[in-house]
Amino acid sequence: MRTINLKFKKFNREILILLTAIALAVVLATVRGHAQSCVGLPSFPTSGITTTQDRDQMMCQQGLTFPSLPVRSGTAWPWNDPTAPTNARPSTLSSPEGNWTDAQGHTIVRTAWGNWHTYDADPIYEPNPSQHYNPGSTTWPFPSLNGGALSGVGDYGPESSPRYPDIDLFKMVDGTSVLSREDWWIKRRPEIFNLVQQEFYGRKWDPSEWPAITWSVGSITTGTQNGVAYRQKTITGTISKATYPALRNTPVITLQCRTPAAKAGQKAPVFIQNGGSASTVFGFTATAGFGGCGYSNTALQPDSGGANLSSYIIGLVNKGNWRKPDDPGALVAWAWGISRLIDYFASDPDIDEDKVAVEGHSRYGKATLIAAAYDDRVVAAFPSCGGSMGTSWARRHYGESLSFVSGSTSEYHWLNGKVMNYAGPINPGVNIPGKVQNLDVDVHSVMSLIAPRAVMTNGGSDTPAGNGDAWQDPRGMFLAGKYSGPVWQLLGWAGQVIPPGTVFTSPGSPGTGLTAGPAESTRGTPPFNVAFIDGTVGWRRHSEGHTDAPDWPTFVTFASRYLNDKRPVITAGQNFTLPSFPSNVLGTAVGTDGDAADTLQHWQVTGGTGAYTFQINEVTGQITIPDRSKLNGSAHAYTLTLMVGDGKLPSHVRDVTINVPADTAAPVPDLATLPSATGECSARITGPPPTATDAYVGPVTGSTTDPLSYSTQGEHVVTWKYNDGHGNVSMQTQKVIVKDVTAPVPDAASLTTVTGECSATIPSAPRATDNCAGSITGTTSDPLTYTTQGTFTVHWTYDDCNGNQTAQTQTVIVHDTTAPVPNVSVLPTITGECSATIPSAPKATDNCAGSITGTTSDPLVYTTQGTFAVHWTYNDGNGNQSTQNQTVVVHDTTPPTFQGLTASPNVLWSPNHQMVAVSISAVVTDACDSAPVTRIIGVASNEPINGTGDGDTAPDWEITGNLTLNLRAERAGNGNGRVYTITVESRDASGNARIRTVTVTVPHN
Ligand SMILES: [Ca+2]
Ligand SMILES: [Ca+2]
Ligand SMILES: [Ca+2]
Ligand SMILES: [Ca+2]
Repeated sequence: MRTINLKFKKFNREILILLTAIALAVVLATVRGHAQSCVGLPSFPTSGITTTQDRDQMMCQQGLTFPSLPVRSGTAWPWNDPTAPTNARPSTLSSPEGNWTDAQGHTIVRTAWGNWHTYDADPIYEPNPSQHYNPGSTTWPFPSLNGGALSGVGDYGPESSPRYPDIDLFKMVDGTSVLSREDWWIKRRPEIFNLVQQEFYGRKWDPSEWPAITWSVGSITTGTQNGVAYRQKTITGTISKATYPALRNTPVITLQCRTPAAKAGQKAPVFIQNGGSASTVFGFTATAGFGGCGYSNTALQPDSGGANLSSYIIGLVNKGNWRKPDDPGALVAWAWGISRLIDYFASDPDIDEDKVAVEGHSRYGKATLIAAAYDDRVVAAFPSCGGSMGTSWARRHYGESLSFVSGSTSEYHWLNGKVMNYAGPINPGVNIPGKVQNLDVDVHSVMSLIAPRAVMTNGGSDTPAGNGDAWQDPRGMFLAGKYSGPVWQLLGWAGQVIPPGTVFTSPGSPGTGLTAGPAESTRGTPPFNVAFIDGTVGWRRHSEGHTDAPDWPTFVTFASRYLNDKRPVITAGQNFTLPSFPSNVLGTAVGTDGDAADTLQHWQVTGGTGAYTFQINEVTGQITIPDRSKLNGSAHAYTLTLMVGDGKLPSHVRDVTINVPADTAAPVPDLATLPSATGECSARITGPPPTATDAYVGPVTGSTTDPLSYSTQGEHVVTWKYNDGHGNVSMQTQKVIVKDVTAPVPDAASLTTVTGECSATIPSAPRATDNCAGSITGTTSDPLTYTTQGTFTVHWTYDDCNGNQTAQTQTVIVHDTTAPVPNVSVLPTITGECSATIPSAPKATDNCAGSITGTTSDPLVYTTQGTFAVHWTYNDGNGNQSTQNQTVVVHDTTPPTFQGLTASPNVLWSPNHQMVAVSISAVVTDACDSAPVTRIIGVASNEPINGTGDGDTAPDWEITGNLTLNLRAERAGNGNGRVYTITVESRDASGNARIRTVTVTVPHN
């Protein structure tokens, strides 16, 4: 309570200063608000520098200016300031530049950065505008209904809507996610810590900047408190000014401690209270067996700005200069003092430097938070009611704000200067959003730096109304634990544990009665006066106002769990050696714990050169190397910084050594022989590359610059290389065999027989199809044309040129089936009288043989009369013959020819009537008949046989032979003589007869 009163006293003092300035300004410019001045500030601060000057100098360094704000005047909203909350008025109507209030009695401020703050956000109490402040009235028209000034506006914090973008503790600024504890320890936590230093509190001094400290312990007094005998001593750290002798004020670290007398000479856990006294703290810790210490932090660095910020410890480190924007403020300076005390405790026989709990309330709650965040030796922290820039949510419009703190001459010194860049609205004259939206961190970020150590937050109520704890934002302080808790969970500890079904508080009732309270926005906090300390992030909300006292017993109980724990210890000097692959186990880290009931758990890697290369099983402590590719092959001694828990405290981190011998062996192929890749027309190596195993890096995948695919016949060799990445390369070959063993397949199962009568020619070569060569034309050494009769076989060969041949035969048949055709359809008949001769053989024409002469076995010459048939045959020599007959006729038609025909005697003389023998002589020739028959065929007389004068004797002739006859020698006396005409016929054998006559006369005288 003392702290809050002090704070508000200072706050009001600032307002009075402001009023004085405003009173002057109003005369000059009605719209001019407060503005800092960069004029006249010395280059080196002096003892006369005021808080305003120092704050302004920090703003000037950064080019920051407060906005010109309208003066607030009038009797009704908007009071000459359009951003003024509707349901608000000056607490003192005649002093509109002072604090304002609302129907709930809340404190309302407009910060120098131009935005308004109060502590109320729940929309359900937002009254009708007509029920807002009654102009000129000092009463509120409907006090039972009127909400706070910012009711309905929204708080913009977590879980509200609208709200500022969430800051994910598990997402790096560059967007990558935190996936492991290593990521947290090695990447994200340092990033957060850096941002916390940069954006909020200032950098952690480097040990090189520390002044020398001389420790001394005052005389020990004794007493009894709460029935516990104690020993009290004061520890003083005298700080050397040697690095800056001109320092105006010498800082000193002073700690007054009471430790249980029964534990004299034993190192006892202690609670340190920022700004408190040993008696206060021991009053809470005595019966629990712990020491209690009060830390006079303001002797190290006063709780004020101005000239003090260039003096004391901050001034000493800065050698009297102005702070730079990233230099720490008082909170970090105070925390630094606690860290140095812990340094000292190592040599104090009564205090266990390993069991330090820190507490502080209000602004010292902020300091406590930072002490734990900046120094991991703080085992348990209780930043009580830390409020704005402490444990409440910065990016939530509720109660005291970053803008207020960073601009207030009574508070700016807590923080660094850079935080001013996040003050005020983003858009001038528009209250929300504020520049806090641009922050990369919030209070959960600060809290997360404590994980997995114990931290407890708390909050109170607005008791008394308007001056209670609402200004510190209890729900925001609850949310700090809620939203940082997942970091504990990541590391293996329980974060904030609020059992399911826990009924949260409702917003306070409106009005000014005893039950009234600020609306904390929806969802409130866990219920009042219940300790939620099952997790490692504790929470308790008390029903009282701005005080830490009600929660101290809970904190002691909470912290006891950790202070009484014998911390797990990782055994020193552990060495591991990388085994040959495939073993990935290097060994098991071991540790000890002095508590019989405790088991080591949550082994984790927090750093070391071997982080991300080696990992540790969180349960067993077994160290493995999941991926040897991260090794570089040279001999290495890695460190692996380990932490282990026992369910309560984390161990101190300790490095183990991991020896990795140099990689000198080449990978050994996994297969002694790589299977050949085969194919007939082409072949390729398919599938994943071959692998080898390296004793160092494990699996190695082969690589090659050779083609994997081949389409030419033959055996190709692919050379694989296995490179362990460390200069050791082995090689292995793999064959790719392209061998065509498939012969061409004829396109036709059987080839068409080619035929012809006289000749046959295969018109075109047959084809085949080959698996590789495609269409192939057959070849043969056989003739393609045949002109002789017969059946021939042509032997075709299909050759794929890859050594495969297919044979196929084709039959060619030359077969003359056509007989010769006689040239003339009917042969001429050959005739002759005595003989006939066929002058020449007839001819025929053959389709193959051409002109063919007929042959016959018959005679060609005929000499005998008759008709003869000559049978001609035409033979084409191919088994075909035709026949034709020819007629030969020998037919004598010429009668014999008389060459001479005489009768002898041809005169009969004496006509004596006697018969006279006459012979006929005939010379006859006949062409054919050599002996034609010649004979007398008649005799005639030119006189009658018995006529006058002849004697009348008959017959006058007698034919006695063919050529003989008797003729009567007689004649008619009165005639001239008788003439016998003898007709002689000569007849040849063919019956041809010729008749000639010959006469024999019987002359008349
Ligand atoms: Ca233990
Ligand atoms: Ca190797
Ligand atoms: Ca083939
Ligand atoms: Ca023929």
